[in-house]
Amino acid sequence: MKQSYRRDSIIKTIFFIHLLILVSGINSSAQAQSDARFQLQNIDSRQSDNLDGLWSIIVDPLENGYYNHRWLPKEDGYFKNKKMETPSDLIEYDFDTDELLMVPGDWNTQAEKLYYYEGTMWYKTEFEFTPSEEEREEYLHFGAINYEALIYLNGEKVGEHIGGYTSFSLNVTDFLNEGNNVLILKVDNKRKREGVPTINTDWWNYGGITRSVHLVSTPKKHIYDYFIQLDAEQKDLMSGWVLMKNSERGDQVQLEIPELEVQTMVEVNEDGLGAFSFSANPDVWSPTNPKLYEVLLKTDKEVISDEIGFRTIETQGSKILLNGEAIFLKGISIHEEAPFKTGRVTSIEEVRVLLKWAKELGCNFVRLAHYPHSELMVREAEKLGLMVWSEIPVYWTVLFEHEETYQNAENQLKEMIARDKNRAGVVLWSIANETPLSEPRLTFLRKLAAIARSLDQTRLITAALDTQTRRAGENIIDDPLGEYVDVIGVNSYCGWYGGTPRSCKNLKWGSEYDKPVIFSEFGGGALQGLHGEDNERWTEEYQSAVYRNNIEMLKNIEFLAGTSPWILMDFRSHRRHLKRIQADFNRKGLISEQGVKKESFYIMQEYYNSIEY
Ligand code: GCB
Repeated sequence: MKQSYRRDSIIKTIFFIHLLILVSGINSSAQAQSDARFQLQNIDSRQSDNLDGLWSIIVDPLENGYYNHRWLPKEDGYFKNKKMETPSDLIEYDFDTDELLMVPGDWNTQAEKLYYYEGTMWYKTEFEFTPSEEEREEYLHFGAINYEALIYLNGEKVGEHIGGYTSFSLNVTDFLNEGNNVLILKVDNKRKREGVPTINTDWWNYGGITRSVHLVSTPKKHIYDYFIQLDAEQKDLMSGWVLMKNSERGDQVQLEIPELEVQTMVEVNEDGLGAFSFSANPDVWSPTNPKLYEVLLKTDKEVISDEIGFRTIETQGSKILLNGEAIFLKGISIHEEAPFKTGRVTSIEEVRVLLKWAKELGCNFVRLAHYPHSELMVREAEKLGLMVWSEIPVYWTVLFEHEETYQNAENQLKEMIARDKNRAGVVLWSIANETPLSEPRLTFLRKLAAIARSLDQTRLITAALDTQTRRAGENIIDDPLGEYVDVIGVNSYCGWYGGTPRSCKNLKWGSEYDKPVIFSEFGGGALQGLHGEDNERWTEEYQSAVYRNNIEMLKNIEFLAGTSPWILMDFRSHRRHLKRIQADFNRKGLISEQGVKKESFYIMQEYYNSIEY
């Protein structure tokens, strides 16, 4: 089968309507580049220089490097990297004699004095650049910077970004010098009431350049982004699109999946976008068969190679169907915090430790809470056969009435989807966690759900809800947001924030929606190694009682489609002050931050091993 087109005109029409929605508002491919719906895809397969390593820093709580004494932005702020030229010069900063921090990495765990630091930090690195003979485009790509970043190259501002957990890239072709280049960032992790997340969270506000930085080089005319998945409706149809930059109408990209003998030409329009669909019958991705195919996108100037899996995910009443068959999501919630060293995850080894614990627990699913985790994490989960719930930090009480907050959340949602849309492992986009009922909140989240759907029809939309109504002895899931999501997440802490552990097993649940429900959080805290009676808080016995009784409760819920208890490993939180137990850690982990399993780990493991599908 060299070229297996199915010219089913109805499907093609539907697909082109989707594409039209996608491209609406894009008038040129220059605009598409700065549009959060698209990302410079798959950095690892491109020619790039890794700029990680030790960067010079200046800690600047008063933002002296940015504002003058009248609080007006300076023209010669620290981004100019000025140096004394004569002995009488007055320059009150010098990156080169200041301290160093490792990139990627949070600053809080790299120096004791930065443990609680929230504010502005200046970062500087230098690198060499040699232009090539042919014309090329150069991008700076940032995996994540928490929270707000201004980026300067050779003294000129080249971009800015808000949002601590999503990747972005900037075209810097016109700002690079031949030879030495100076890259300076102003990074600010001050929490803001109108931010996403807002001031109040239950995790550490790790600041800094927390994921890798690359200088990526592409041909002048290049493939910028692409999307390929099994069609949500037609299971033997692969469809998607390619976005080129600096292209002309009629330019072509060759798409190949060698193992499936697929080889097809995609032609782009004047905006650089080209849609395709063809029939194919792949061996589908699933937890028991996490099959990925080599997918190649070729032009005469470049070859992008990716590993992509194909599957379908849908709901049928209260069931979740993976590739048409009901599956129970045996999950665990995870924060992106590194075992042993504590602090943000920065290496593939740390990712593997976390995900292998999840596998050992018996999981086929991970809830990556409460913000998009690194691409490393998502790709590795997919390889290990773990389905992924990916979430934006619309958490607790963000300002739902505030337009700027909405735009920020929408942007983070688009960036999350843009980066991971080709990962078959990702099955759920979560738009919020534990948000309080109100009209503005419903409007805000309904809009986000609609955006997620318009960008991606190959995944389910969810949100973790924590408001139910007690009626006739049952907890009824009746949050009006239930209407707008495909899968309802329920966070409920019976035996910890309410009731005794023993009261949980008889707790009954009902739902106003004929939809799958995932218990996206339940659990309780224990200090690993602390033992006592099962009514003594913080002991492993108490935590075990919470788990045992909650599991009994879960077994009685007919519409239950999965669980992801809170949480795999103890994690740092600004809300946890009980020194002798917590010492800044939320202790609800099944494993301590030093990697020691608590008794409840084995209780949950036994439950998962008893579930067959
Ligand atoms: C929750 C939140 C989670 C917290 C957890 C807790 O409901 O969703 O972010 O860490 O409870 O431990 O209180």
